[in-house]
Amino acid sequence: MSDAPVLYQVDGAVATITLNRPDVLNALNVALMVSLREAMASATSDEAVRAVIVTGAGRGFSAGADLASTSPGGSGGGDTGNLLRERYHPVILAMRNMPKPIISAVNGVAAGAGMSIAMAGDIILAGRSATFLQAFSKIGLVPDAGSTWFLPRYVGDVRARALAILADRISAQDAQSFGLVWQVHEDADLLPRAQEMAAKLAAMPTRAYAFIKQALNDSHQRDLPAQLELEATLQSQAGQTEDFREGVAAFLQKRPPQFKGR
Ligand code: LHQ
Repeated sequence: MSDAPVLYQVDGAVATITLNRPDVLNALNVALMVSLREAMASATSDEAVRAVIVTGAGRGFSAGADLASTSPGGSGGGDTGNLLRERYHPVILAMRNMPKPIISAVNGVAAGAGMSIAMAGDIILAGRSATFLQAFSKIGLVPDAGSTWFLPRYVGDVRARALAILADRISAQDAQSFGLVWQVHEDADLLPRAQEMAAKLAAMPTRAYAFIKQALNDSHQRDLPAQLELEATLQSQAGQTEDFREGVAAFLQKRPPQFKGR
């Protein structure tokens, strides 16, 4: 297997992005974050790609920031805020703004900013042995890369505070019961099930997914009238797609639809 820090593979209409530093549980160094940003850009711009999977090589999803290169004494030492702004924020925003669905297939531990990356996906699947850990406070840091934004929205304030402050490592099953994970699969089934779901999504009217992401991304920030207006604006656009016409025609003609993502 390639030793590139991120693998980018397109199969049909599905791109799979694999964090690939398995010896250190895919800890995030600058090279990995640069490649991850490039992979997100490729998936965004390639019109043939209509669904994306993000997963990890080996036994981890990601152990978060590479502490060997980001510690104050490490070779990449410096201001961690700037490191976040330059390397992490563009990736998290690219994931949220990508006009295609992203499945996070969490195959093992997702810690620190690795957990943030998992949470930036649209549908979070986990392997039975996956674990989730807001590792930040254990080393004197604040949850970052979106964790304080995603967590309260996904699990509620009480659990978000406990997870961030206690930094307990929770199981995939607990993560699912908290609402952080959509489905838990046996470890061996995780990637096949993610691929199955991605292939299914890629055959759907994918522009609608782009509009859905846009509608949901900041819905907590808008009041009801503003959200109703956004829905109407997006629905005007959705109503003009070829896929909407095809969906209605196929329904009326009692045949399977052939969506093209246009
Ligand atoms: C690692 C790491 C790692 C390097 C395991 N780095 N090598 C901060 C700063 C700057 C900007 C961006 O944002 C952030 C936010 C953050 O992400 S802060 C949080 C950073 N992550 C952590 O604090 C987690 C540290 N890792 C752990 O607590 C454990 O490794 C976990 C719980 C993830 C997994 O435990 P185990 O399954 O027991 O594995 P392990 O500890 O034996 O790790 C396996 C190898 O991976 C080991 O190397 P070795 O040479 O001994 O086999 C670890 O040193 C290495 N590794 N995490 N973050």
